[in-house]
Amino acid sequence: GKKTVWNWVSYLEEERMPAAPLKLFKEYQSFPQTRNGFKVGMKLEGLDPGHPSLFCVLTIAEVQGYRIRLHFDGYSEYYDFWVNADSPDIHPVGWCEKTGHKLLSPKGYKEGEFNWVLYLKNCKAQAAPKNLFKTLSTPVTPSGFRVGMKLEAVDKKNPSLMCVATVADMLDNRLLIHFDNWDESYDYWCDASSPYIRPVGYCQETGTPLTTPPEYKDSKSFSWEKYLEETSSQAAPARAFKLRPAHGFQANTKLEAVDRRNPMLIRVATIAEKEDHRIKIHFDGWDHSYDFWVDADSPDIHPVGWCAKTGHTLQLPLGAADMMGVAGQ
Ligand code: MLY
Repeated sequence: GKKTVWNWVSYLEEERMPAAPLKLFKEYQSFPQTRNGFKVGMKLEGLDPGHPSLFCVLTIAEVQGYRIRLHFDGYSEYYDFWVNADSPDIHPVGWCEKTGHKLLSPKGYKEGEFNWVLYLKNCKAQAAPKNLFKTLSTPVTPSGFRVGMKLEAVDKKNPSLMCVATVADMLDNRLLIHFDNWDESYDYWCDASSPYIRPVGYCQETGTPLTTPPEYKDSKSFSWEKYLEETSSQAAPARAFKLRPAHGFQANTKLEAVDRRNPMLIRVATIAEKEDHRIKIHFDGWDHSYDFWVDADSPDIHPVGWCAKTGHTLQLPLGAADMMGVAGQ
């Protein structure tokens, strides 16, 4: 019988739309230079995407192409999540100890009781070899940011809010943004060029409302000068902020994108709309009600051909088989 052979070139012709140009993609979104060497069962340390200030004991549960599914040791599979093999959020065993970060033990282990050597022995498991992890290619340049410095930042879970925030941690060229007197679930990592962070005083200058820490009932009584003094902290210097230019992606160009509702899947997609720093992803053949915005620097968008090149299944547009006049899968 006939098989559906996906051909991006003829699909783009039929759709009369170009692929999003390769040069617009960041290195980590584009075609990888190395193979994904991770294997199911290997253990490592990584960021909890739900609590980005926490590093956890993780096991590789699945490998697909250049992506891996990570499982929190001792916890439900429900929390499993996918990352690319070159994710900056995963590290070899022992990394937390070396860099002075707290490692959350697997469920059932008391804090301080956990020991990697014994644990690996007990689990008869292998630590993921160091050489499989991405090492930073760009040199770490002094940024002017220091841990503890204050700034104004967008709460990405409530994107209409510009809030009082602190640099809670720094790793390589990245900053962990924490919202003062809120729990860590709102934290996120970004770099100095992020459009989500601004120097102290930005809101006042631009007439944007500033969301003050929760104990400031009347945000009008908030003064940065007083607050910095009360918290014995410094404002991050304005020169440290290096707002990146708008991305170059255009609407009505095609790409491959991770399905946010089922992140094991990568689908044929179209850029439906754009803003300076975000693009709206539409999945071909699906209703526009499923469209969603992603940051243009998201590791979950890829150029046309990425799945084929990396050995990942690509979810074809609904009805692709009919459109192409070939028998369905
Ligand atoms: N409606 C939410 C808003 C929380 C905002 C937290 N930001 C400022 C870190 C709530 O009250 O829970």
